[in-house]
This record gives sequence, C-alpha cells and structure tokens, in this order.
Amino acid sequence: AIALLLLFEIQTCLSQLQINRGSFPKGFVFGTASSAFQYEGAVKEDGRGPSVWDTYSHTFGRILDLSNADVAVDQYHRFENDIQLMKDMGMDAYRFSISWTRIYPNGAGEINQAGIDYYNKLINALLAKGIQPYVTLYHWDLPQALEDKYNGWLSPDIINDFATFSETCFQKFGDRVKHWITFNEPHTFSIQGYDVGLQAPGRCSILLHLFCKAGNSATEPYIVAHNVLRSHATVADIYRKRYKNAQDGSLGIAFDVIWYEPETNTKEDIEAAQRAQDFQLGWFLDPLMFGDYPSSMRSRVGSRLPKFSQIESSLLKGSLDFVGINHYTTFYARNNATNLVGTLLNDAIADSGTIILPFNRTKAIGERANSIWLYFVPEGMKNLMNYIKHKYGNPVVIITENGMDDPNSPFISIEKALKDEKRIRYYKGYLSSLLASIKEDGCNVKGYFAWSLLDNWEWGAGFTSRFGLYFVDYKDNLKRYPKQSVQWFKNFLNSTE
Ligand code: PSG
Repeated sequence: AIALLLLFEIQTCLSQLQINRGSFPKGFVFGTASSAFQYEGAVKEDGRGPSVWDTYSHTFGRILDLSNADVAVDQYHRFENDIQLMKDMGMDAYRFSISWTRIYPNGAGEINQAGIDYYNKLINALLAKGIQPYVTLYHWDLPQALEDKYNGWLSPDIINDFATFSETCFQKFGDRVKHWITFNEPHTFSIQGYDVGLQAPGRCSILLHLFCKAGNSATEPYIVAHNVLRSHATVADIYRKRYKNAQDGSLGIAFDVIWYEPETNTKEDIEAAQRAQDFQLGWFLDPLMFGDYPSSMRSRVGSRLPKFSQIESSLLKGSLDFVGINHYTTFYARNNATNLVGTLLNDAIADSGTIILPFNRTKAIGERANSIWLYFVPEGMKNLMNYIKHKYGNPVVIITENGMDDPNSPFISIEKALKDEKRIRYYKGYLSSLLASIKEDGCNVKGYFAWSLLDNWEWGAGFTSRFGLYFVDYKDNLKRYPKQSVQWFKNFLNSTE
C-alpha cells in the first residue's frame, strides 16, 4: 500500500510538470497557422491572377533552392484531408490567408466567383469539423497588377483597393468568419521587400543597386509601412461601422516580434534594446494604440518618416480588437556606437542605431533551429507578453505564430525526419513560458497558433526549411506523415488534468 501511495505521489508530481490544455484558461484557443501562397499551389487555376510573389519566385536566383510555389503543398486540392489532420490533433482553430488574386485577379475590378467558391468550401469544411477560421487578409501576395499599376504599397492608391478587397471578404465570408487579421507582419515585408530586397517585390538601393534594379532603402520601407497602417485603419473603420456588430466578429493584425535582450547591463545597451523594439513592434503598434510613431523613430528618421493627419491619427487609435503576435526567437541588442555599416548602406535598418544578433561575443543565445534567425529562448515569450502588457495596457493578445524548422535533408529517411524531439522541446518550452505569463503575470492572451500544420514553402528559403507538425514528402506526391510532435499536441490537447 505504501508503495502504491508513493507511486501515486510521484505521478501527481509529474503531471504537475506536464502542461496541457487544462493548464490554460477556459476557452483558450489552440490552432495551427498557414498562408495561401505557402500552402495552396494551384496558382493558375480557377482564374487566380499573379501576385508579386509569383513574379519574385520565378525570378532566377531569388529562392535558395530555385523552387517556386506553383504547387506548394497543394492545399487547394487537399483541404478536406488537411482539415481532418487538424481534427485528429484536437485543434480548435485554423489560421489561413485569403489570396487577393483569387478574389480579384487584377487586384481590383471584377470579382472572380471561383475564388469566392473556394474559400466558401474551405470555411464550410472547417466549420463542419468544429474548427474556427481565423482569416488573414494580406499575407504578402499583392496582386501583380497593382504593383504594375502604381507600385503597390508605395502608393496611397492601395488603400482604396485593399479596402474594397477586404470589404468583399467581410460581405462574403463574415457570416462565418469571426476573427480577421488585416496584415501579416508588415515589419517583415517593409524591410525585406524594400530595404534589403530579399522578398517580393525585391526593391532596394543598398550596395549601389547591385541586387535590386529599383528602390530606395532609406525611404521606401517607411512609405510602405505608412500606407499599410492607413489601409488597416480604413478597413477597421469599415468593419466596425458596417459588419462587426451584425456579424459579431473581431479584427486585429499580426506582427513579427523578436524579443530583444540587452547584450550587457550598460545604459547604452538597455536603451538600444528599447530602440530596437520601437523600430520593430512600436513602428506599428504605437500608431494603432497611441496615434503616432514612437518618438525615437521621429527623432532618428526625421523627415523621411511620413506624418499622419489628425483624422488619420484618430482613425488609427484603438483600431484593433486584438494584437496578433508572431513570436519565434530572441536576439541580443547592442548599441551601435559607430554605425559604419549603416552609413555605408544608407538604409532604414541603420536608423535604430542598434546591432541585433542571436549571439554575443562568447556564445549563441540558445539552441538553433534550421533558419539562421531562429534560436530557442522560451523565456522570451514571457518577457514579450509582459512588455506588451505594461507598454500597451494589457490588450487582448493572440499568438498567431510560433514554431521552429528542421532542415530538409535529402539524405535522411522519412522515419528519422518524423522523430522531431527538438520540435517537441521547443513547443513545451514556449507554451510553458506563455502559460506562466498568463498565470503568474495576468497577461491577456487568448489563443495560440503553431506554425505550422504542414511543412510548406518557406519564402526565400523555398523547400529547404520544414516547419510542419506533419512531414510532407516532396518526392512522393506530397504525402503527409505525422511527426512525433503531432502525437505530443494530441496528448496536450486531449488531456485536461
Ligand atoms: C518571422 C519572424 C522572423 C523572421 C521571419 C518571419 N524573425 O523573427 O526573424 S516570417 C513568418 C511568416 C511566415 C513564415 C514563418 C517562418 O509569417 O509566413 O513562414 O514566419 O519564417
């Protein structure tokens, strides 16, 4: 009897270390995330028009493995099967994006009914399995026609076209979609697309236009971000005035946020970490919460930073029901005293006066994944949640992406690739840290989405990176196989004690 009692004691002890769905507040939402261009394929089917990412990925030398996303993981034809995979794990929700050019092949003008039909089928299939759709309106696939017509996000003309596209989505899908995300990671596409030119539309001026034919790395990122913010505010206003109440839904936006740890305890590095955050999250969230850019940006960027009118500023303020956070990693921040490289490149990245790196002078900040920017620092999640709580008044937060990638090694067996203990370790760590921020610190987090359900097409890295819970066999008809992390999530989601 004593032995049994002891066993029981040990088990309860262990179960307290083991977090699961039951450790999170009631109603907390778990899901997986994806985007249209990385998943759908079928780029020429049913009237879809080309996006800037079709153009960019078909430009020789832009994608690491010279691949494109013409087929991707073919979710366009396999969504019913993929939804079953989510269901098998016990997921509550699915975050996906709508391809603008399936709805408006030329960005504006005539609606393409086949595109509406596809998303209706997808949404209905999700709901039939009890999975809630969380829909991103813009996950980087700008209609090529609008890039050609007026340079896309560089022109204020985009505001009207994006608003029309968004309103069409509210009209057609808003009876069933209760969570909208206007933009995915405007910081990423402003910098990657217009400062360093490593993403569509591939504009930059650094290194004497060696890599990009056109662009201005010192001004364009700020213009793009400005038009994105004005577009968001316009769409949020339309949603609130005409749809929100009748459809009983909510609207937010998703930001890429690295947590920055000062490299040393000096005043210089502590201030540098704050500036780095101003130039990343603050660039977008300050205007949405307070009506203007952070003062550190105003003083450092000067006349290159566009201004909001009074009307714009009040339209921006409070124009979101939740803050979506894509969080993967933590970097060190160091004050950039000399700024030699910045002076040489003359670009937006240099403006923050910081050097941000995943290692200091002696060591890496954590265990590395496949992507060169992705290191495991689970405490970063808790730190970031607390930062948002204090700086922005504890808004509702949804973790819209979190995850890690393995390399696509052509020589290892599928069997071996399915043994992803490293991914399980990552998710355990980050979910525990998130839980602590909720339980110990009262951070207002309502949902969590893992990136990603399946291995998929990873932008500039093509198929070299595998972020999936399910393995996709690119050599055999894109078959899906559960990695061990699928079983881990199954256990996590199906136990409450
Ligand atoms: C997000 C965060 C960083 C770099 C890239 C992204 N970071 O911290 O340096 S992109 C983001 C995107 C999704 C990608 C996924 C993985 O929204 O489409 O596939 O993360 O890179």
